[in-house]
Amino acid sequence: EIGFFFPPEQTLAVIKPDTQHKEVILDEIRARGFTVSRLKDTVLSREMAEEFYKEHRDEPFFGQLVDYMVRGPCTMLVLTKENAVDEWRAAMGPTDPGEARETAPESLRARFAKDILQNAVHGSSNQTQAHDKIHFIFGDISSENEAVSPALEAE
Ligand code: RTP
Ligand code: MG
Repeated sequence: EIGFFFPPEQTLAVIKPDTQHKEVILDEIRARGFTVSRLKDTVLSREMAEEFYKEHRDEPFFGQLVDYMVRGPCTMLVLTKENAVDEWRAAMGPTDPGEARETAPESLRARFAKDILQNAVHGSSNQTQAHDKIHFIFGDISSENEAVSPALEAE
């Protein structure tokens, strides 16, 4: 039998401001086999939002993107799973919900995104970015056996 082994991996996921059905999305994340290792609700400052999406600073939509990201609380998540970065990108679906509904109707953006800007969820695009963004949002969480954050236990 030929199989593939993926070591456990972490990615940063964000449920973006004003997203409806956050609890449904969290249930779905767990149903898809991700462990929610960290969870916190954060209202980003403009400065943090600009840093978070700095790779898009020259895009025409950058101002709107920052306005959107600071408009209310983001739910910040560290998700752990084999191949988590790619699996979470797949679970989200394409950036544009119109495309998502065509090509990935079960995806979160197909079901919960309003439009290409207000598209419900974020996910790191590679392991380096995941590492950097987890550190940016949560600080150093490299110590083992901290699968559940105080915020989660308090829920
Ligand atoms: P994300 O980084 O949030 O996971 O999204 P993504 O990789 O699928 O898409 P990306 O190209 O990185 O764009 C970041 C976010 O910018 C907003 N956007 N607006 N108006 C537009 O044409 C447009 N294009 C992108 C979206 O909120 C997108 O998720
Ligand atoms: Mg991106």
